[in-house]
Amino acid sequence: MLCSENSYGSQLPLCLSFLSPLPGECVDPLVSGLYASSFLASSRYNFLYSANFAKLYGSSGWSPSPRDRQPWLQVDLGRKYRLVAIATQGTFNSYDWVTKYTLLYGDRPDSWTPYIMKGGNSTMPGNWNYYQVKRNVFHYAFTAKHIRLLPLAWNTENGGKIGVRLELFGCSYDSYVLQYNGDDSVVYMYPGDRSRTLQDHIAINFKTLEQDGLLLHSEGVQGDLFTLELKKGRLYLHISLGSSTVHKVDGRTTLTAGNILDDQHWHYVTIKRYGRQVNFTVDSQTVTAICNGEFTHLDLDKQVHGALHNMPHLPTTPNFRGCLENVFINGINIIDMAQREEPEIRIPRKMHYACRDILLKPMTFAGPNNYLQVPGFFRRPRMFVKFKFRSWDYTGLLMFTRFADDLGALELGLSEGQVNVTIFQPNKKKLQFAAGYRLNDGYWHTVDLAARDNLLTLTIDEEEGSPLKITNPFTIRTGDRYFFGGCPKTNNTIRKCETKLNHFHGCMQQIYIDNEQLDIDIILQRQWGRYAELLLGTCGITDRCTPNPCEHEGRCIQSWDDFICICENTGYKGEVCHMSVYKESCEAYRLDGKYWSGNYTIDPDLSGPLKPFEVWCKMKSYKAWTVIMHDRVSGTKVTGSSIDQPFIGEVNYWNASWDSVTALANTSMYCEQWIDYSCYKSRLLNTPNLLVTGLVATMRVTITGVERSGRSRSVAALSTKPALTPSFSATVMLTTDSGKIGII
Ligand SMILES: [Ca+2]
Ligand SMILES: [Ca+2]
Repeated sequence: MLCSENSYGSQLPLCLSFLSPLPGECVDPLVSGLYASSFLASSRYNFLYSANFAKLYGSSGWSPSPRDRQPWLQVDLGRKYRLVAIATQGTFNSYDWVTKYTLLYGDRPDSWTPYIMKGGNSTMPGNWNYYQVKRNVFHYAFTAKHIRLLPLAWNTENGGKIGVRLELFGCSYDSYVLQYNGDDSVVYMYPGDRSRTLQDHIAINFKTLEQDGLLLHSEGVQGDLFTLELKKGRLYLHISLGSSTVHKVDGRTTLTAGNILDDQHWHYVTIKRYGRQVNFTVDSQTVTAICNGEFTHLDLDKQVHGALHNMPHLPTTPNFRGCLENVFINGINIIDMAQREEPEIRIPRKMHYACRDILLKPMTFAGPNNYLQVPGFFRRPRMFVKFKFRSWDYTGLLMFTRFADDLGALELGLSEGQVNVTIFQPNKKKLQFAAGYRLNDGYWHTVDLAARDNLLTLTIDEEEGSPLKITNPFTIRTGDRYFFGGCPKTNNTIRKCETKLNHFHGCMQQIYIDNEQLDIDIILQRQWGRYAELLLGTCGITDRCTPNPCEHEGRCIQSWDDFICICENTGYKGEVCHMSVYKESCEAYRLDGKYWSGNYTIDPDLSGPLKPFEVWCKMKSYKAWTVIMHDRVSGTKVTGSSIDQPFIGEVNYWNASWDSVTALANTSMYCEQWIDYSCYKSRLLNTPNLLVTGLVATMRVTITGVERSGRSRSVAALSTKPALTPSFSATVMLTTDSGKIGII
């Protein structure tokens, strides 16, 4: 156990009140009581439409200036809250209302996380008149001190404009935070040095920029194990309730959830276990499993959070770097205990009980016409461009710049998951080279380009050993502007942006031009560069393929706003590989006009989870037989079996699991299983009640089947096939859960 059963019992209410308040409990209105100074906006229409009028049921509403190209409304809640819902209205007695919007949230007003709806969309439905309240309940609760509403579409009929009144619902939230710098650890010693639990309830919030890191590890002398680690941006939970080398039990079970969690946003993890049943939740995704092995108690000695410690089964994952918040282990608030320096907690050195945010200020290219245009130094003989991007796009424009003195242009584009660099020169064939591999995998990648006359180097992901070097003849004189993510819709100047590539969708950050980093704050204040359909200060990339929406292990491929399923070789078709390619039985093939006998692939539960398998179809004019072969066709010699030690022969069907055979039996009108039983030198006595000297033979065959009419019935089939003389008919028991034939 992670803490003693007693302390679990006594502290359970605290634990639960944090994790899952009962419905109806966490719905306090949070905006109505705020002062005017808590409201902020990018602009206002006039003082009658100031941000502080944006309270639900208020006498006016907020409207931005009509010249504001990227309006937003922001609310400072004063402290951190757990948020469960938002309600919006248009401006009182007007034609001003917002029909679609995006909600950003965060701990501070310069680092945002977009709220993502079910299905991966960040566009939330708004209002359809000024007075009715549109309430959106969040499909997972999150925590925030600040929220920002970005209107995306609004009513334009009858002179309508943007108009917002809003309310947020939630409850107060105590935040206990610990910062890990990569060489920190917190060790919790169980009271009495041991812990034994039948059930556990664990909660951890984390925020990191790293793809890998150990969040929690605990193990016991009996081989019990509990590990939570981040690997390649996914969370893995390894749990073992006990392994035994004597009984060859490997109790280890691994669950995985989430993806691209290295995004410096808070992620909310809960683990609930009762016996072997485990529920593992990361944000809105829950994975459920039954632990391997036969044990039900978790027996642990001590637990480590975040970092290196001498324990035999500690994984090789790097130490966690980032922030942990509200670590609750069966009601015990670990961070609070650490802060109060309780004796059960061991900390090797002083730690910080605050999360120092690393502000990388990413930007999201989120629209069909998105672009960022920034100036550069003009007519320099050397060019340096460096940036990071993350995307699911197969193709898209990363960067375009036109050289001075009509010397041509340079384009960096994503193409088939590679970065293509193209140099256009007047009256010359264009030069094109590719670098990198599978860069559209959703992770951050670094592109570093340096060029001078006749030499260009392109380094992907800072792998210094393998830069792409181009030494063709060309001349570099830097242009005065750089375009990222796409070309502007209206650019009719001479030095315009020209590309055949699509607009890029994804995130970029740490953009350097001529070794100088772009300052997003200056761009935001519209003092530098131009942009459209860009979200500054947040990376709103979502993973639509986690959890996999494709059924039957279909492969999911995504773009910025959609996913497709590749159903090839799965035996299924359709949008999410739901529909079976194959028929459910031989009879279904016969009714479809397949009158010849042969090998057919069937899928008895059709779109259900059971895999299709190959069978022999014996087609008759009036019906079809589905024949499944098995591995006990040849005889097995059995001597010396008794009632106490019966011989058990297992029947394994070819290609098909017992579940598949059961499903086939359920769709069949009639099933039979032939068993030959031959007794050498035995007296043939076909009377069931009579004991035969030396041998008792009782075999029953029972296969439960469902008739086509839907009625359930049992079918008993007796084999009367003659074999070695003397032979007799017998009955065999086939049980649906084991597929074993017992012969006594
Ligand atoms: Ca155990
Ligand atoms: Ca199936």
